Amino acid sequence: MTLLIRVSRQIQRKSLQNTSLYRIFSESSALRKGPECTDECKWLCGSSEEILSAVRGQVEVRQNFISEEEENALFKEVEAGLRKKRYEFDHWDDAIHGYRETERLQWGAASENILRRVRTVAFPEGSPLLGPVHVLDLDKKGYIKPHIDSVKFCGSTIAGLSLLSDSIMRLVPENNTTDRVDLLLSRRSLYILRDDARFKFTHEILKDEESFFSGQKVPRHRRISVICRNLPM
Ligand SMILES: O=C(O)CCC(=O)C(=O)O
Repeated sequence: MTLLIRVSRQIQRKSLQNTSLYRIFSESSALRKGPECTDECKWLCGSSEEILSAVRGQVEVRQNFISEEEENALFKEVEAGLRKKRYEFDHWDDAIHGYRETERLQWGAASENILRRVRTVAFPEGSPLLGPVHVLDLDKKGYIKPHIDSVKFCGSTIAGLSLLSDSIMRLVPENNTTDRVDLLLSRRSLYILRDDARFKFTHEILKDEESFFSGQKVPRHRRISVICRNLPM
């Protein structure tokens, strides 16, 4: 696959100031929203309550979706293919900096079980899925610039497992670049982006120097994402 990320629209933008972010778990909203809020606030923060409401239901992070053993199984399976490739750093117009990638259709039994679970929780029943799974390996110095995936090639939903490192995925509304939502993609988590969060917001993976969640440094190491997509209807 010539990667979907390359046919997407890239948005050039200076990085945003690290202004104080509005965590869902501010005193008032925590009290108002009850216990489920305490889970969401571990992985979601944003620049305003409004922007958080705009994405709620369309973004999800399931922490510890896979065990260490499962992470190892996936890693072993993809590492052999990745090792043969070199990280790409120098293409100024690419949406990604410092990466190598592959795709895979056939998986061993352990990985296939994990991917089946991903598909079950992430995609609407009967939704046609893209067969090959995309594996993206970001070097420690690598990052993904803000972009919007192409509606021509991508369906409503993307679901990704994060291996080897925590990272921050930032969403910025296309029509209001002062707002933002940050998702903490912890190692071994699954993230899901749906609908407007996919097509009306840019998304990016922050470089190590900018990798903070709610003011706390989140060191970015080498990170591998294993990404499932559905097809456009
Ligand atoms: O590595 C990731 O999880 C994000 C990939 C991405 O931005 C995309 O496929 O559009």
